[in-house]
Amino acid sequence: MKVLKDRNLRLAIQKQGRLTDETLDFLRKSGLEFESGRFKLFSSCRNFPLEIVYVRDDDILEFVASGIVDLGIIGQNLLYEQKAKVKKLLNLRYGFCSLIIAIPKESNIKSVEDLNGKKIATTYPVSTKAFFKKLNIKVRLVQIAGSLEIAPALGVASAVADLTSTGSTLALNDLRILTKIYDSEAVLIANLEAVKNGKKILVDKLITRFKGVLSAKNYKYIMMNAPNKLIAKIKKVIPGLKSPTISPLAKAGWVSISSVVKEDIFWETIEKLKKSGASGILVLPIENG
Ligand code: PRT
Ligand code: ZN
Repeated sequence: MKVLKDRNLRLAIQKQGRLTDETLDFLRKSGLEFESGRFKLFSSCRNFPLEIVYVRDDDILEFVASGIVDLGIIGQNLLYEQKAKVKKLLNLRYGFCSLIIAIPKESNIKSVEDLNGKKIATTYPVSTKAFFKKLNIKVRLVQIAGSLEIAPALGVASAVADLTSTGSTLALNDLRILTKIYDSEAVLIANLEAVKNGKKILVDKLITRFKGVLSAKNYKYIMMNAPNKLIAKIKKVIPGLKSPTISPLAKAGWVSISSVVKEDIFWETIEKLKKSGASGILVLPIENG
């Protein structure tokens, strides 16, 4: 039987579930090379001293807290729900969902206050209890392991506190969102010792790679052509990371301008560039590595 190499970093990820594909994709984008497969218990990276351990998401917090593994990737929702002694290192910008309170579309409940004295079905009792306690609203929690969405129809509860991402499960079950408890996404967590002792250097190296993937996600690279006289005007429009790179084109009096633009102001920037007379605007994703 293959055993895990002791001096390597260990990262636990969900074996099979909603976070699995995106996590594997994220790790590969970070330049890590490894085999993966449904029946594997762990994989050794070929080009980084890292073992990827595949487990149920519910076990990851405990494995990280106890030092069985150094790092883990889980939904932030689990961190809110189970207070464990781990350090959150990074938000990974995938696995987005929200813990919400939903009620039947026809319900006469109009506000959160109307839930006073009512039963709420949930798989997130800690988060839900804390939410209502803060508002000083007394509810009775009914803990259910799965298929929360049918609880109101069965008369088990007046509302549910459940995760949602696309909202299609709610719609299918004639439920609507009354309020949101919190937003969540996949996060990288670490064992408290792993970020202090000899493994810190490796953890930092891995974080640098992950941050590279994250910033490539948030920025786009744009290139355009423009006559010399427009350079000043265009420079004002591009709030690039660095000053734009300008190089002459074969066509006399023209230059090629390239820069990096943040995704959230990207479309706005393109519109402004077009207005200022730039032409042949080309948009490229930023490759990591
Ligand atoms: O087998 P294992 O224990 O590892 O997995 P699991 O079944 O406990 O977890 P899994 O795979 O369902 O979820 C893993 C993580 O994915 C969660 O902890 C969240 O961080 C994240 N995530 C993102 C979600 C969702 N989106 C999500 N929509 N987790 C669950 N859901 C469920 C939700 O509970 C509801 O039943 O999906 C349904 C609603 O989805 P929509 O798209 O119809 O709104
Ligand atoms: Zn689980």
